[in-house]
Amino acid sequence: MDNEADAFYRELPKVELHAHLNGSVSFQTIEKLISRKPHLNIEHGMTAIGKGQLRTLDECFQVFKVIHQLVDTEEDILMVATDVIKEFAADGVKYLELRSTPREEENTGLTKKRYVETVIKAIQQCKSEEVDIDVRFLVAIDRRNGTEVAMETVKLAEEFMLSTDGLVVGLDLSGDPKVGHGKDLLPALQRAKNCGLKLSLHLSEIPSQLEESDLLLNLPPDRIGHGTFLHPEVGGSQSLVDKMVQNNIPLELCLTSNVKGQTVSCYSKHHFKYWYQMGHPSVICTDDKGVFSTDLSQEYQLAASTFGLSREAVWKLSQQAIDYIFAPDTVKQQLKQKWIDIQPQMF
Ligand code: 6MZ
Repeated sequence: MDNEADAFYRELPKVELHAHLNGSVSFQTIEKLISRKPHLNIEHGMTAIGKGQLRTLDECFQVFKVIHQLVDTEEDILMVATDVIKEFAADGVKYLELRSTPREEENTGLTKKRYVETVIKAIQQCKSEEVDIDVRFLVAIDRRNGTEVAMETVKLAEEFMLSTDGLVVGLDLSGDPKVGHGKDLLPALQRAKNCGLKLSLHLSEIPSQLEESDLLLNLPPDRIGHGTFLHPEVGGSQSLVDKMVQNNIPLELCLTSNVKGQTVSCYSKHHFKYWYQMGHPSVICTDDKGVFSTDLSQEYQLAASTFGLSREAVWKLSQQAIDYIFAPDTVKQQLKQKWIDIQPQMF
């Protein structure tokens, strides 16, 4: 990790709503995976972007490919998911929505169904060990894989939503934003929505996706990942902003990820400022804490120091995130109580 956040931010109870499983793998877990698979000859440190380092988004996607080589059995997925959940818990995250793209691997016999089952098993194991975190799962569609796979993924998510007693709560649309077009995925996304899966869509992560964003906002989705280029000051449009506002769609904002991936030129120019000043629901998230060498405490501290937020404002930001989780109201009430219980120790 680049730095450790100050005690206030580490002790702050937090909600993490945008975390890709394989992007969240820590250096320590990567080391364990490398020692399991020495034949791959993967260099230590190759899967993380350190302090002051920048990559293009294309290079970030190359990093995911390397991690996928290292995580290709049920055993790997179980270890990775368990480690990631415990690391978020150790960072003060009380509620986590993990997302991941089910993969099949011919070499190891891994199927998409077993992939999801294994992530669920990790969540259940952490629960039985009484790790202090409530974890839910979003099944991810990789936009690179096209219409048919998207529909298959929705069906898989639907099946698990019904069989896991509320652990699978929704669907994520992610993957390289330069590849594919949202219009081809509309039938799958519409089906997901109709069957009760919540939708979190990566939208306008790069410029020139205005038409796609406009189309997908009509669904409307339940939350947006990044939304970097939605507003007019960065080449977006007022009508996109209006759709966000009319439907009150929360944004999942990932400062380090966007700066290290170079879609945002520096922290002070991050679109957090635009939406936060408008009072629009915005949630601070990590995206890929392993790849971008960060954690959620650091992201809150970064937002506070960049935009001059008081401790009270930071507290409010973490507390309001509860309203935007995909789990039902009973879970929201439990979390709100947790925040009330912790508050006197913080101020
Ligand atoms: C879009 C991203 C992403 O699914 O194998 N992913 N998609 N934009 C980003 N911004 C940097 N970061 C991660 O985790 C890795 C996958 O998550 C998506 C990509 O599809 C990547 O392959 P899982 O657990």
